[in-house]
Amino acid sequence: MNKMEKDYDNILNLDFDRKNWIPLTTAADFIFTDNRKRESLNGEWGFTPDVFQTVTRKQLFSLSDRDNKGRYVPMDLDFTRMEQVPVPGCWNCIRDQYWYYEGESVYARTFIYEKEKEDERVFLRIGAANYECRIWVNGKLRARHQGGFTPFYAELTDELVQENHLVITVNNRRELEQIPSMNYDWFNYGGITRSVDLFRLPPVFIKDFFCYLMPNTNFEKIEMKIKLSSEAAGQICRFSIAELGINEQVSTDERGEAVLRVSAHPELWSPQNPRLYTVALSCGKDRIEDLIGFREIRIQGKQILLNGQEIFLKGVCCHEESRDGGRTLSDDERMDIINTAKEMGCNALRLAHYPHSERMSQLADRHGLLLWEEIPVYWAVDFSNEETLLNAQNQMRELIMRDKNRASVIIWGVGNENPDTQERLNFMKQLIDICREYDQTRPVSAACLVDVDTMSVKDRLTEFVDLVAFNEYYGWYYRDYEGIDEILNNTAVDKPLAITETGAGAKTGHHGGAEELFTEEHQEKVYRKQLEYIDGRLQGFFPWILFDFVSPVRKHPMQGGKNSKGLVDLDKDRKKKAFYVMQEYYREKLHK
Ligand code: GCB
Repeated sequence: MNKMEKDYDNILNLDFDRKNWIPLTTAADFIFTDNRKRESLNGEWGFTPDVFQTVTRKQLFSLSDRDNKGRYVPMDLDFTRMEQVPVPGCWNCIRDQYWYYEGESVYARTFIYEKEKEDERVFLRIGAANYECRIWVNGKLRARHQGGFTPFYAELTDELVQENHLVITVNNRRELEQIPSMNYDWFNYGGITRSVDLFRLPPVFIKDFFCYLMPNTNFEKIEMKIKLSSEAAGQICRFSIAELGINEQVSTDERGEAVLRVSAHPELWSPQNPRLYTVALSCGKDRIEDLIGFREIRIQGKQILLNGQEIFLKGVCCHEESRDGGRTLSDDERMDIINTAKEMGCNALRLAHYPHSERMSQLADRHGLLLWEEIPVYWAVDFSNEETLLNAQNQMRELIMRDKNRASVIIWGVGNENPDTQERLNFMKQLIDICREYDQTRPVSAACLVDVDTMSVKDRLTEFVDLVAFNEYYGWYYRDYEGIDEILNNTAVDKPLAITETGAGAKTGHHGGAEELFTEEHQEKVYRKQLEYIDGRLQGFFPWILFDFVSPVRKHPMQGGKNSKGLVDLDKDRKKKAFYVMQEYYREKLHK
């Protein structure tokens, strides 16, 4: 391409971005990487906001300021002298000027690659980047991904040289057709928010597996489904769980897949006994391990059965937000969430409103908390748009693939408070289909809206979910409490019923009368009244919310840019009075 053409494209072509287009990476590219040896690319990266998308517009991917004839080329960017920022991280938290920035940013770094084995394959994994992300390796576009909360992968094998130049663009501009769409009650943190790692894998490797206690087998059968990276038939896969005396082998079919069913008597996983077993799989040169708990979650009439025993979900909702790191949390901060929920007496957490990091479900497995996980099909979504549906289905698949082996995860949530239109019903039914196709072991649900004309949950989606859940804010958005009673009387379903949100705003340390909005006393009263009305009538309760969180839609002086419905302050430390109301209820009133 000569220089004239370049200038023409950069400046005069509206569709400059066609050069930066390749098909999206999707759940089909998922690779099991937990516990595999990783080479971390976390650390300091070069960074710049790129408001006009200059880097992709001008194809500024070269490290050199010389063209191939050795002539000097003015670069508009010097990769060796960029601002350094931490990856993973959120750019909003780096400086005040970046706080409200929504748009494209460029991350860059170099890394050294020394081949270890002649036939090794190298994959890059990004835990999450919000929202659209593209990866260039040595100037070549290798991956494009949409969706801010799930992992994605790029094979780099054929691109790597000794010193490699990695450029990653991340764009968090909100768009109508995205999931979530334009408007939501949380902060739109941008950036590479989770870890970046390299993995070296053999030519044929174990791409994925699903290992679980088969439902309805009296807790005596474990199924293992294996998928190799290529359609290699006749490959021998070995599966073992030493502590259960399991040591089996199976040969793959022409799709490179295999299924094994074995009799076993595992100690069952539960919040009281979060027992995990080391599961090992090997095939050819590849070997992987995972820590897996075995339990059965089942719906029977109105009951939720965990290992055959009825349970009440003593839950609470939480966002994934760090005190000062935005969407990027440390394990200590995750343990703060788990420990605070447990201190309140919870056995369950609703991870609202998007997939939290996989570290959360790994820790919940280990520490015994049940999880409701969901994707951000939230409020208004472009339900009639086919691309939007494909995107939501892909986010659902990516989440299921990532967390399907976690015993703690017991419910897939497909949406939150979406209006009951025909387009939305069609959309949601197809999302539920995805859950059922990829995972026959877990119930599916959604947080529905209440119909205030009939004072009932008459959302047509309730017919298709396994557990009926709804959000209501009696005592807050509606100032009376009798509404709860009416809704529960009018909502007769032969399925478990849960409240997935209720609550009231309170500024930490702001005290006054029980009728005074934003006081801790008012929040406390709302909780007491709620519990009075719901007691004994539900199978699960997830008040909104464990911690205050940042939200640009909350502008009242008592909120100051935060949603203050937390039972604990944003600092994750100061507990409000209502926290102790919930604690008393969960710890003392409900012993299940
Ligand atoms: C809701 C939403 C949640 C909000 C909450 C509120 O119904 O599902 O995301 O933050 O209400 O505080 O109003």
